[in-house]
Amino acid sequence: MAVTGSHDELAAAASAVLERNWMGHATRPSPRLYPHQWSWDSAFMAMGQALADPQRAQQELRSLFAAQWSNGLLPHIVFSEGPGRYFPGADFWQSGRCPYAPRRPQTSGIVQPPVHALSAWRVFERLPDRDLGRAFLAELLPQLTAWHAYLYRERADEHGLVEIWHPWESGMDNSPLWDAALARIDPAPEQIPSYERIDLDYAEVDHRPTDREYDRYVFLVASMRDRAYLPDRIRADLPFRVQDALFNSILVRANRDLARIAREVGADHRQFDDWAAWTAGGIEARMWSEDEGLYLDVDACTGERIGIRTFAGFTPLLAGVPDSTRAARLVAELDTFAVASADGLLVPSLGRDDPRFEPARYWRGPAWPVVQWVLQDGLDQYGYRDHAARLRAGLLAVVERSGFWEHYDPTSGDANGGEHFAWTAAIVLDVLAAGSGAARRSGEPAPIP
Ligand code: 2M8
Repeated sequence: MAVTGSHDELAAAASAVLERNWMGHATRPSPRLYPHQWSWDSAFMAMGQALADPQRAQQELRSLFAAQWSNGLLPHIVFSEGPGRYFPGADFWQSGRCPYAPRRPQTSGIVQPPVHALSAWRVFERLPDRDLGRAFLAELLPQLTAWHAYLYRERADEHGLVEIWHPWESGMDNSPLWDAALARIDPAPEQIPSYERIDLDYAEVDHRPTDREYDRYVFLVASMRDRAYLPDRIRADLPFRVQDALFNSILVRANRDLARIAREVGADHRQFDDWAAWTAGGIEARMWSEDEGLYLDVDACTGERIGIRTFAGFTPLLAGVPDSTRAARLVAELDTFAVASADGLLVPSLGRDDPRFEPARYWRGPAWPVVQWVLQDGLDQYGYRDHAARLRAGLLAVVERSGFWEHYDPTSGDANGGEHFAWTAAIVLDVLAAGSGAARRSGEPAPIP
């Protein structure tokens, strides 16, 4: 579906995609490919939904946090009862093996990037009634606090960097960032549970991860399931542990927004300021690469940095982590990393000069709306307003041309992956509001060092 005409029409089409994916309590990412609630998708959906339907925006986040585990883990999938097919489903995850998991709803046993405090703050900014908005923030504050406390208690190292235990936790599932770590995992065939890939019924095989990658995804889930999803047992010997720049940058920004939330409701904000400063310091000390001019992930199993240039290397901008000198270097690198056209800028998920670059295969090259969003927000904060505007324009151009898809070929603008994609629609709504100035209605920009 192409969307042509004014931004009003684009906003109406985006709202229709959110409506189509509304399940009555939350929004699924896509009607066929992803028929349940996903954690970071929902956080973005709430931001966009707040412009169209503030009640639903709040319900979206409430539904997600209703599935939070008693140890604070916020699951990456909350399974719905509907007829949708997805692998791995609730019967594979068996979250009930963990004493911390709720009986209902059933969930996965891993997490996704902690974008939820950003979302709660943005929803609050958009709620018409300030007092009701404050009550909403006060309701979420303990849940958000428990979520961040889980990450720091179970996942942080001495530098304040938290680690992910599965490529799916990064949100960038088949990024080449994980190739070396996954290559070290070599399960015997009998260690890989038998499974059927349902994703290939709903998306092109060339747009998805390979079977070899899926074998390792499934093996890692089974390994965590065998450990009853108990964090200390997982951390003791899981062969996949990575400190990711995107995940940690989002966490810094989320702590800053959590501090704002606490101040808004008159609660103590110092813990969130401390967490933000700790992790920001870790990103600077451990991830910055002077040679590459961007930030690199760290393989926590080996202590080595992962020398692959992905969009994640620019994302500390979102959190106000780099000083102005490093920010300028990042922007100079971004100028060659991004694809420029008359329409604007599209940021590939992997550098185009990397031999593994594939412009239509998921997180190995395509441009993603969420990536455009994260980077335009960071660039705006640092005063690179023209770059930020060109990122927004690049996104709006491909959506206007092709409609609301999962990802886009950064070299041709062609749309790929899942269709009627809800976070694409929500991000478009947010970006349109940012363009009109509504996004910054009441929030001051984050402090830049
Ligand atoms: C993709 O991940 C799921 C697993 O979580 C999948 O491929 O089945 C990723 O793009 C992830 O970032 C996203 O949240 C999810 C739903 O849109 O799909």
